[in-house]
Amino acid sequence: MIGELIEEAGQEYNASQIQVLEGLEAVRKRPGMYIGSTSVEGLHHLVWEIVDNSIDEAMAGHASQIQVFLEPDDTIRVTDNGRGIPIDIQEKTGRPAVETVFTVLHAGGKFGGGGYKVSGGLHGVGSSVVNALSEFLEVSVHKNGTVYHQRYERGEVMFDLKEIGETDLSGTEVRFKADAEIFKETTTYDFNKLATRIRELAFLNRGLKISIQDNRKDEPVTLEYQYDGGIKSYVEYLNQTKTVLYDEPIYLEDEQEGIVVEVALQHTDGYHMNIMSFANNIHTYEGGTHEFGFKTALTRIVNDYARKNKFIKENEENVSGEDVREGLTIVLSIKHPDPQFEGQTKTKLGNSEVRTITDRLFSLHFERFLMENPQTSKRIIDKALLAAKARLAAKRAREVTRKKNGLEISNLPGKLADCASKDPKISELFIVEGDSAGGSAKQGRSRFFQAILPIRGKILNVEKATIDRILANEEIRSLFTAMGTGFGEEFQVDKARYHKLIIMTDADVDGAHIRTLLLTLFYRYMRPVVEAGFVYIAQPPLYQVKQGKKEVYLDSDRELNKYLKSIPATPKPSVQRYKGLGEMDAEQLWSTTMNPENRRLLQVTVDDAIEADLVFDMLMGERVEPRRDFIEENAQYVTNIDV
Ligand code: TTJ
Repeated sequence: MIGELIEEAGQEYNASQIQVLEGLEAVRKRPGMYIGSTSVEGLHHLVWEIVDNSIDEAMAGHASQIQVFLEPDDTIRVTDNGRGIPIDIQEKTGRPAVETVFTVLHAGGKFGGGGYKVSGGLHGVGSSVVNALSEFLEVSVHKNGTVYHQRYERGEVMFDLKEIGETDLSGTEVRFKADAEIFKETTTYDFNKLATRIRELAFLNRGLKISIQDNRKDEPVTLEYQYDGGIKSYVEYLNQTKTVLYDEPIYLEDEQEGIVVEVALQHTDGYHMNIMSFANNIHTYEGGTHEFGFKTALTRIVNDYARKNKFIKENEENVSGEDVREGLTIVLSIKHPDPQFEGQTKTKLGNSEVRTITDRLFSLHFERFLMENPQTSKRIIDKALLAAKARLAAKRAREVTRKKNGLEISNLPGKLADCASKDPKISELFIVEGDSAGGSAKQGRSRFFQAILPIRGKILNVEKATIDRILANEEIRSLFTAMGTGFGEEFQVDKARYHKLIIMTDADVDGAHIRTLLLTLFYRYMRPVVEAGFVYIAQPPLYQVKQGKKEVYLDSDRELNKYLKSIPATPKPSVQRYKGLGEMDAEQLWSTTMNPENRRLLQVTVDDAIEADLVFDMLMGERVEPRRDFIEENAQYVTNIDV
């Protein structure tokens, strides 16, 4: 592939070199074209672009360990113990292959063909894009007993590849620092966000040891993941707070025509389905042929088995796909030599042959599993039959009443302080916890584009409630009415009256609780709004430091201490710690948390919402055991949640 690309770039070394520079210049001119955006999302994209190469090497069976380090100045360092990027001089360019990898646009890491690659999907724009967008990038290759090294700055080669030492190891190390000239918003990485994806990669690549270490604090934090159970462990992890219907997830792995299919699933006593599907480690949020093939097979096999064993009589109807999937947690992962991604966010698998292959392989194994495990089979069928019964009863009830749900905009809730603007693109809805903070927010806001909806007390936990109860809940009704999207089957994201839905809660346990409840609600009942990127979390500061007339707001103990050290001792600064939004007056709330000029909003992704769902169960659920484990494992995230 490298060869082909270099051919395109021109036969002559000089000519190709000119094109190379033009290529990387284009990346710096329009970075969004290559990495989506230069916001915090784009910044993190750089990391995955590099890590994906090591993952590819691991998937090819040549690397077993990957380490990611976050250094104090937000430099990223990634190492693996693979074969090392080739360093030999290529005929066509006269340059070492490794140099080409980092300086030629679209030259992926694929030498010598074969293997599954993450690249080509969501990521896969190539390491050269990361190089172009980095203040500097350094690569060290351990290979043939020698350490080879090269450095680039903003994509430009600083010196020829050189030998800098001897080594017994083999592998690749890349260090880079995102260019602040490009990433104007921020160059600070979110440890949590990186760790979540790294853990996911560990689940998806059975046996791979992958770690992340944050060296930005005085005390480094390291998380290391390795799951010998692979996605089976993932299902166990997702179900750890739930009541499961049988002990072990059902797991299969098989291969056909070079396509590897892996499925793990386990039923819980809950009402929701939770499917996470992946193709070459990319989370296919929009589903696609693998998901479709799996779902069809699951429904068919369950019905066939149920009929054969007289759980469903001849005159009775089949159970539906939704019935079979009720309470089911599924992780589906396929690996394909040439995955095609489609859909709005390029997260829908398109390869048509995958549908039949997934269907066939899953059917084969699942049918055998049901026959060999009659007790588990009975539980699965009973669950589906019960779901079918409930579904039919609910349908009859709907037909009888047929009443409107009353969520029309004409019924806008009295508590809502709406904005003047009717343009959803610029309109914002703040969901504010508590009446006093709601009052300050109403006073402090910019009336033109900011609406305020105060929420009182705990909102209903939608995980544990029926649709009827959800629709009867005052706070939830206000929210859906204000949004204007309708509910359930009638939900329409294009009707959203605001394109920013901002959760503003206190930085304490109750605030975290309400935030997770809201995220769970959005995840379950407003998912398109989350997918559209409309949901945000406001970040009120934790401290205010006053010195004379000067007021400064800070977010953490670390920042506070750093700041206090940096200012003169007199006049004596006064430090206020905000326990809640209610302690801020309207002006403070506006200037620290609501004013677009200096507020910081966290955009919520579907992954965040899934995680919230899990964390929520963990912290608030009935089972104590997982809660303790969770808090121990995640102590560094939950410092301000004193459960
Ligand atoms: C490709 O096939 C021949 C032997 O080397 C294979 C390869 O390129 N392996 C490889 C690349 N392992 N690790 C990388 C890699 C690691 C990082 C951190 C960054 C990049 C761009 C590549």
